[in-house]
Amino acid sequence: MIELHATDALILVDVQNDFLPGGALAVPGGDQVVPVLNAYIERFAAKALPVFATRDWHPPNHCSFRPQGGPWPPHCIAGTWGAEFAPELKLPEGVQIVSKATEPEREAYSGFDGTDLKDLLKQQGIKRLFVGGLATDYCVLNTVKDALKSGFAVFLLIDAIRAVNAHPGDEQRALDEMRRQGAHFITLSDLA
Ligand code: VGL
Ligand code: ZN
Repeated sequence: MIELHATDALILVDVQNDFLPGGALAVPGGDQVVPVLNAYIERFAAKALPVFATRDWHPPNHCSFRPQGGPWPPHCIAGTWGAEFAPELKLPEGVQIVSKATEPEREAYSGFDGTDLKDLLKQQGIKRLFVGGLATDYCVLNTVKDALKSGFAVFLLIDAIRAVNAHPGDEQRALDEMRRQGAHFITLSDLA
């Protein structure tokens, strides 16, 4: 069992309409992470622990979009419905929102890339990150890798992540890499 401490934070990665069924870059089963993340949110809120929500927040001409030569359909354009957090996600009062990939010429899969996330976490004395959301093989993977590089302990919420799997095996490779780099895999039932 894992007991939550004052130095723990929950990181919700890109739980946005465009990554859910019906969205522009729907992740298979992406909607299924929402109720599970809500349960994690309740556990953190009950102890008044910080919750961060990252969001893909692209300009309309972002380099990752196919019309610009990128690999993805246009998605999560800042200020549009697709970029909004899933309406069923019960973000707690005081949630700290981190917008990323906001520059036209720069891709940023990690919530740490080009943001002040690391500074915010350090300022708040956070040592352990509990990470879930979308997508396992892109933004979750890169956020977890950067978190570990920055010296945080990482607990990956394996019941609250889903993969794009653009290439078969991407999900498994991402999980293997996160484990190899030192992430701990947990589910809701591991929380005391
Ligand atoms: C993501 C593809 C493109 C993600 C963002 O949030 O995992 N994937 N942009
Ligand atoms: Zn994106």
